Amino acid sequence: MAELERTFVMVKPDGVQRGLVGEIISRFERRGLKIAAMKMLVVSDELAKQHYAEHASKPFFPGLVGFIKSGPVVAMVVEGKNVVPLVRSMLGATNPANSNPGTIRGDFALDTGRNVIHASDSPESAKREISLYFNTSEIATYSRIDEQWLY
Ligand code: FUP
Repeated sequence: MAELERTFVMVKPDGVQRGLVGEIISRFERRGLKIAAMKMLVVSDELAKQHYAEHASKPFFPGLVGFIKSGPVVAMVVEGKNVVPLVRSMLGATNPANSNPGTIRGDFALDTGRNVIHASDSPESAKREISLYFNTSEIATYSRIDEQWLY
C-alpha cells in the first residue's frame, strides 16, 4: 500500500484540563485513522511562537501564545487517506459558534480562544508542524490490523 498521508493534531490545554483527550483520540481511532506518534508536553515560548508564526502580527497572537503554553497539551501524528482535510472536517470551524454539532468543536467548545484542538490546514503545514514537535525516530511505522478492511 502507498504511504498514508500524515497530519499534526494537538489537544490544547483546555482539552486536557477538561478530560477530553480520550474522547478525541477515540474519535480518530474509530474513524479508522492511525496514531503514528503521540506525546504530552508543555509547549515552550519559542515553540509556541514558531507554531503560530503566521499569526505573529495579529492582535490575538499574545493571548494565543499565552494560552497554548498554559498547561500540558497532547501532540499527535495521525495517518490516513486524505487525512488533512478529513481531520479538519472532524474538528469543525475555528470559531465554535460556526462548528456543526457532531464535530469536536461543535460538541465541546464555545469560544474561538478555547477551541480544544488544533490540526494542520494543509499538507505543507502538516509537514512543518510534525517536524516542530517530533523527531523522525518518534514516529512509528506499523500496519493497523484493520487496514485491509479500511482501504
Ligand atoms: P485553526 O487553523 O482552525 O486553528 O485556525 P487559525 O489558524 O485561523 O487560528 C489559530 C488559533 O488562533 C485558533 F485556534 C484560535 C486562535 N484565534 C483567535 O484566538 N482569534 C481569532 O480571531 C482567530 C484565531
